[in-house]
Amino acid sequence: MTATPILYSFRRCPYAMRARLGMSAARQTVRIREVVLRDKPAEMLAASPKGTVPVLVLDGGEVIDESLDIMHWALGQNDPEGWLAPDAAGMDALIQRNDGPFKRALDRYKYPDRYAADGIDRETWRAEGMAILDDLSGRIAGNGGQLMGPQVSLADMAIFPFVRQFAATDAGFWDETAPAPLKAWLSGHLESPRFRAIMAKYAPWAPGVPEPELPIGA
Ligand SMILES: N[C@@H](CCC(=O)N[C@@H](CS)C(=O)NCC(=O)O)C(=O)O
Repeated sequence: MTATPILYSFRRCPYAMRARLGMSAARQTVRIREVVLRDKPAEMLAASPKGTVPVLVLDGGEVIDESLDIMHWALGQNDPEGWLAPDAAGMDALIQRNDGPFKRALDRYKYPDRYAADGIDRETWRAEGMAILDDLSGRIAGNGGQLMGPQVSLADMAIFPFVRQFAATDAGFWDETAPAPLKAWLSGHLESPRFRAIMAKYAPWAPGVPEPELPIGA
């Protein structure tokens, strides 16, 4: 019998969210080990010394420690909803822009004190982020509801956890300013049963602590 893979995860991390969403779509059961980032388990660091979540440890010891690689691994096993069906290069370009320039703007908008030495004000970073989000919104409106077409894809699921963080940074600004197609797209994902399921709260893992299984009904 093969052991169920282990996923080191942190509930509020957008990279870990995308990994859990991928597991849910692939109907791939994993044992969740909830991590406290300031006190990472030695077992996780032994598997992946770079010390970021998510980390997937497969039966047999293979380690995958980049969130996108974890999504691709899961969907490579099973992709019943066709998340990999749209143009791969087009999805990759959107995800790379998200993980690069958008994440950079998001961090500086969200944590201005950490980047005060850069001398660039928060509104500038917010505008940088919004320019990318306006482009996403145009795609959503033009494609029938999701980034690559009417159906949910890898790109939507890899990106919306980051848009969630941007929206929550200043909810008043978001409500007044965000374009309607983007708002509807984000709300649809946040209110989905899948997102609720992958946001279940777990006690931090330590040896001997139970490892809850995901997905608990996709
Ligand atoms: N490129 C990595 C980035 C993962 C990442 O940066 N995760 C953050 C949490 S959201 C982390 O673990 N940071 C290490 C720390 O805060 O100690 C991936 O896609 O998996």
